[in-house]
Amino acid sequence: RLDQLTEVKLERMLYPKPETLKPPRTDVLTITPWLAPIVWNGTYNIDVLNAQFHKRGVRVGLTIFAIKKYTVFVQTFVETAEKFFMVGHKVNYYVFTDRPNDIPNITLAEGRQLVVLIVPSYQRWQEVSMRRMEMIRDFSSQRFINEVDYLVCVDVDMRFSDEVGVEILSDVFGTLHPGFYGAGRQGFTYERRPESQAFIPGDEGDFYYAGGYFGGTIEEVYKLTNFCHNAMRTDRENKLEAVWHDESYLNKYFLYHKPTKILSVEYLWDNGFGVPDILKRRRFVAVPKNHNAIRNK
Ligand code: 2GW
Ligand code: MN
Repeated sequence: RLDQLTEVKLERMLYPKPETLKPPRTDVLTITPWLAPIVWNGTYNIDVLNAQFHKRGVRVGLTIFAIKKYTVFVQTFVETAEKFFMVGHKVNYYVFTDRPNDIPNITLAEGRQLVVLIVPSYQRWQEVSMRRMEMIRDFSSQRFINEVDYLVCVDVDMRFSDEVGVEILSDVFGTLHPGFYGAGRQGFTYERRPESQAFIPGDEGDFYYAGGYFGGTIEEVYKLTNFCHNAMRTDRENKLEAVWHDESYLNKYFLYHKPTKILSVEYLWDNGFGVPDILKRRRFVAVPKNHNAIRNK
């Protein structure tokens, strides 16, 4: 095994020296107590990271679900991803849908492909959202493991508006929810009923993670989605459903399986929250939707 390892050695590069006594950000937390980076603008050098990930020839899968009327979001999502998501790297879009004929044909850059995966739709929207865990799990073991190294799993009702690159990749990562990055534990909308598998007591919890943005290696995403799906199934058998659906189970997973990297709110923003000073870049933002028109079949 050791003699089969391939060396990842960088070439000579010129860039500013990291300054031990001048941290790039002093206005936000950039590392967790378990020493996972929290990714904010200014904290990383993308040239160094790109050189490393290019040497490894890394392949990234980006999963989105477009069930029923949510197919309307695919065009903007993919067009903006072509401009900003992992530019220069190998990317597979995996579009899960029940309406393959509604998925537009979009010209992609070299090294990038779009794969349409036909899946069932569920009647209740909560179930549509939650079943993503089961489907990502199943396709991870059957397909993604053979095609990509990392998965990035996001909501589709979004657009990219600035760069999202390999700085987000790590064994298993979550993203700060834009509504709760300044909140205390009591303010987090974790599931609070002790009977639920998603239960988190008032004196626990690190961050409030968003349901709409997580990822990692295929193996880690398999473990995460398998946990969430099984927890949901147990709750369903007990006639329970966590308060924020898949997001509640994801938060429970991350409580006892700490993420190895956390994406700041730059990676998941909603302009309804304005633009606070700490927010130097808005990389991926919610597309406003007419809840009644889009949500009711
Ligand atoms: C969702 C709500 C109401 C009616 C329909 C749907 C719906 C969602 C749908 O008809 N078709 C569909 O494909 N979806 C998928 O589920 C789609 O990928 C969408 O991005 C995702 C989550 O639904 P969304 O984006 O409308 O809900 P948000 O933006 O409030 O999502 C947050 O909360 C959810 C749980 O309540 C999830 O945790 C989600 O990840 C969060 O961002
Ligand atoms: Mn959404």
